[in-house]
Amino acid sequence: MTDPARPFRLIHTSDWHIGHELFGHDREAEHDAFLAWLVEQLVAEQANLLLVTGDVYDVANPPVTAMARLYRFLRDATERCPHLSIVIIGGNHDSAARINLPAALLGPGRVHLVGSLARCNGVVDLDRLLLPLPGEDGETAAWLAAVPYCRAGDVGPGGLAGLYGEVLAAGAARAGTLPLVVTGHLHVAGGDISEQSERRIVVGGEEAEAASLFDARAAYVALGHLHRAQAIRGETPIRYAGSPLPLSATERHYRHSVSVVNLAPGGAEVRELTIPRHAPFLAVPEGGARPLAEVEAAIAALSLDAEAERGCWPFVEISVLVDGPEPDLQSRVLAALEGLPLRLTRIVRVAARSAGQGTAPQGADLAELRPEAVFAAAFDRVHGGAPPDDLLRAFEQLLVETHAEEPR
Ligand SMILES: [Mn+2]
Repeated sequence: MTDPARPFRLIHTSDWHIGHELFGHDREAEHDAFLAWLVEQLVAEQANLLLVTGDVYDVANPPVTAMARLYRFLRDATERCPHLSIVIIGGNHDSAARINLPAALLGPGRVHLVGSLARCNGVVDLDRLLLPLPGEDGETAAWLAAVPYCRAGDVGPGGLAGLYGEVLAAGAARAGTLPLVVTGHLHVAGGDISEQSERRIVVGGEEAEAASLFDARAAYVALGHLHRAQAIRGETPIRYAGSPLPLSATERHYRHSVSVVNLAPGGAEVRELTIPRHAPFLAVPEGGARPLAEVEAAIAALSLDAEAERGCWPFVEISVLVDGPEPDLQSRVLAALEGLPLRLTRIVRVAARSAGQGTAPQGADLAELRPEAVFAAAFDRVHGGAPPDDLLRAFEQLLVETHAEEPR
């Protein structure tokens, strides 16, 4: 039963990166699990709106399988939730034109794809950017300012602050007493970034201050780009929903969630729904790098589900403490992993001895540098100390062969 007095409810999620690969391993099973879970949440929460704040695909030119996955989800979600609206905005990973493309087919229906900032004669087209959102009874219950990721050329002379100022004024005027939701795909100052997978995007030379962009005219500000779910300090609830799954090993400790937002008369109430982790992320050994023999033992001691489907096999990062070049390290690690239901992301070598302090010959003329000396300096920098004799001989042999091949 639906409660007629229930406030407008939206589910905010972001940065799906459909089509993502992690060190060559696809994430299809994880995306399928997330999207199936999301449909169930939309049904259970009786959501009025699903809002996806950009980077829906991982790359500007996503594979057909990724696009099919999104379209299948849109069909499932609209079938299961007859009153649900869905709005997807473009992110910096997305091609604005590709996101926009199906909009012509969809028309003014319940699914809106906003890849780029619509302009008309050079002026922001507020009629296309501001969307009325139907409530339970089909009447407009809230308004959305669907602002996608803006490239430097998109924002106009007033910068982001000018753009959002214009959008907030027009949105508030249109919304009247109804709540206004504003979106963005950008990095605001104070946001917590992950090291490997979010490009630092700055429009207009400096990071935008959330307070300079958004104010209490918006009941809720839904942001995308940062993969960690987080609230940003401001006059009104401002939130990154975060990605549904870790997009790099550095994100493996994030608690991925979607945000359920009730637009109550007294202000927005936000709660998080934790997304189940479909494929675990393991670090072996757990406590950090150990010598190779111990790493091999740690791999052998893992308790793994041999029956699991490949799409839920754990991702594993291996860290080995090395005391020299250890040329057979990779093959020994691969041999230890052979036949196990694991997906290797990378092998990290950690030097046991503190490495040398960059003893590259200083001030030398390039023509005067001896290759052997450069090699020894490079070895010292990486491993510490002098290269062992057999390695030095192998290098000298290489030098001889290289010189022999040079044209005279
Ligand atoms: Mn992004």
